Amino acid sequence: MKYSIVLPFLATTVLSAPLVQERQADCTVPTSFPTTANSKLPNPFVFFNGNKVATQADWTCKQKEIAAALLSQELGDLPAKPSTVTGTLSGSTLTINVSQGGKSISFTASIKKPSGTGPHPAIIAYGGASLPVPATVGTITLDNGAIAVQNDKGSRGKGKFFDLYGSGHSAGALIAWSWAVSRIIDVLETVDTGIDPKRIGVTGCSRNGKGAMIAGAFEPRVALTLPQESGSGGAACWRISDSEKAAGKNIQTASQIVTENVWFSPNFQAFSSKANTLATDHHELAALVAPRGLMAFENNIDWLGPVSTAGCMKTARAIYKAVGVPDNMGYSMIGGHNHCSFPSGQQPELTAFINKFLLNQSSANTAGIERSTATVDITKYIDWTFPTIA
Ligand code: MCU
Repeated sequence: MKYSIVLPFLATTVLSAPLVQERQADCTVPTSFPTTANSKLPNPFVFFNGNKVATQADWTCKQKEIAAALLSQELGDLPAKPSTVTGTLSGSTLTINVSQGGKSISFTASIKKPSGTGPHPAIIAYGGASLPVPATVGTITLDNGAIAVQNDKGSRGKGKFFDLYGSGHSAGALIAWSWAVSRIIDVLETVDTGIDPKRIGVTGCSRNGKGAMIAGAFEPRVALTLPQESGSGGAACWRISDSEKAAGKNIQTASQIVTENVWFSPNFQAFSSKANTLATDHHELAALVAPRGLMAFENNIDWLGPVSTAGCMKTARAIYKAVGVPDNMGYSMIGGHNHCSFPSGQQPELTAFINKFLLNQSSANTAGIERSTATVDITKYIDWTFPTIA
């Protein structure tokens, strides 16, 4: 204890020149965000203060800025790691115990492990997986609705997250679920469960697909993000969905989503009828996952916004490319099937991403996966160009 107080003090008094430079290069993350109307997708290569994103270090800082804006305007606060997180594995039930500020909660997740000696990779699946998880990969099923209830608009502030942080906490359900994913990984890091915490995927379909996208964006320990048919609030961009709605499509928009459920923070209400004033959009949400693996599966159901998801994810792929990891993201839409049923035609794409990011097969070919029946010219939605970030 004595040393942990004295040493940081000494360190700051004897900083060598290179360390000083490193400190100065630290990110300054703003606490207020632009709300200037802009019907084009915001430029991920310019900071909110107008400075250009030129280097990888800048890009890392820009990701922090994007994350902060998304939390502030859309999702609500994401609490830091609680003071105590412990866990136990009994049979297939993983119990996670969390204490913070004199309050405690527990929640469970069920683990299905591959046979053989681990540690094994695993996919955290909200409400169970709607895509096929191979036998070599475990599944950790989380009842995300127990963490933050998502029955309808009346579910605000309900669930274990809110038992811990209070029913008035600003979090919407999506970011509360992401918090729970982080706590599961905390436990996988400290308890010998036979699951490798460095090879974790996250998935969910539809509303839970939105959740998977958010968890991948906000938890850097997630190695592979697999949102399925997430549509509006996930792989779709608010602005493209609004332009599709204006063109007469039956598509979910920000103004509708806030009336349906509690996925977003109450703070999002202020933007619901003017999503064009948001500081960010979901091409940048997807880009928060970079450089980690992201493969977004979609469907051509109008409500999900096929043009919006394709345009948004195509833009995100171009961002991945600009920051030097073009093969680490893909998107795929095969239409004409039931919502959340996984078409066999997408199996090779799923397999390639799982092989590369969860089974560590570096030769797995995840290059150039851009499939959609919606033809989209992204220059219609952007008024900036993609630099190459050195
Ligand atoms: C695509 O996800 C949602 C959609 O946002 C809702 O408007 C609709 O009611 O439900 C979808 C869903 O979760 O279906 C299972």
